[in-house]
Amino acid sequence: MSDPLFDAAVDGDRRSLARAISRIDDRATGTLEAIGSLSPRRIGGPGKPFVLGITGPPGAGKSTFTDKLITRARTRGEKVAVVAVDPSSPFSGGAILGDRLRMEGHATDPNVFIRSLASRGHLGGLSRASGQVVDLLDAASFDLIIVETVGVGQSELAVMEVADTVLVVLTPESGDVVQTMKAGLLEVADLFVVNKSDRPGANALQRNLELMVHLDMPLQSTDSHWAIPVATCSATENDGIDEVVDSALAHLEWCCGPGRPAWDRRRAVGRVRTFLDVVSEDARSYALDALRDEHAALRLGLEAGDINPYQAAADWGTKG
Ligand SMILES: Nc1nc2c(ncn2[C@@H]2O[C@H](COP(=O)(O)OP(=O)(O)OP(=O)(O)O)[C@@H](O)[C@H]2O)c(=O)[nH]1
Ligand SMILES: [Mg+2]
Repeated sequence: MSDPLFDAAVDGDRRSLARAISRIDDRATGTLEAIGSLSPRRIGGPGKPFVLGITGPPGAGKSTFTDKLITRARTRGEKVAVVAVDPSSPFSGGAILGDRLRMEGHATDPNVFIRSLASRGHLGGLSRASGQVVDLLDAASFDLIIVETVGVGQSELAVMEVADTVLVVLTPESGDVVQTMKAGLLEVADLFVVNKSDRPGANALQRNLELMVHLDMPLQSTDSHWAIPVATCSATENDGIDEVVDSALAHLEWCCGPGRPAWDRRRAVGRVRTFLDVVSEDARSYALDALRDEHAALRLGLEAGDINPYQAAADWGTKG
């Protein structure tokens, strides 16, 4: 069912866009139907729009880098949206302020839309909200949609599943390759960039990352294998950014390659994930409501320790 607020957002009204995103973030009633009635262009194929995910440890320079990307995209005449997900995470307090400051130069450009997503909630909540926001921005004709999230924790990294290409930003200070692997960043990366190359240690980290990503893997990309590039740059010095942009576009092109299996697979997984995000969260909120309301006795029993939570959950499962 179409919704006037979402229709106005898609037609280019920025206030409506901001309000529609707040409704997504608040999980307002009717949002799913409104999103479901949109016609995202990316169903047709990758690149229209290009959804670029940027993740990495706190303070790696993701927002500074994003700011430089916006400038380049604007030079090409593209309409850009940035979604900075996660400000409520305990790992990156203050991100909203930081993100705003870093991208301040674009604040008055009518073709740049920057939005922080204060998505609360548990596993699945962040990726649910960001997936819906990306679908809305897609329908609203943005050419480049950048999704920034701190690369700490499973729910933050799940956000990256919405992207066509995922860029992992590291720094000489952000730890060694072992920590990168432990954080799960290798699994999500299509490209690595070691930022703050103006500081010591960037080249050593680049070499170690290269060794890691090419372990047992061909150095060159083939139709079925993408060889993850490892670049260095300095976002503040505006150095090396163009090379990273070229690599990101090369990845996008690779996704669109013969039969574009990678992109199709990503989209297929994404569609199932969208469904699961919504139903799992709804099931939880249904249970929360029920514990407050008609199953208050169950909650009291759980709180008092009179009811075994495992048994109650098993019984709950057989209810639906
Ligand atoms: N020396 C140096 N400092 C940089 C570079 N890029 C970013 N910084 C600085 O690093 C700090 C963090 O930059 P941000 O862009 O906010 O980092 P972020 O990854 O977005 O941070 P969170 O969103 O809080 O996780 C700021 O003080 C930047 O000025 C760089 O290339 N070289
Ligand atoms: Mg940031």
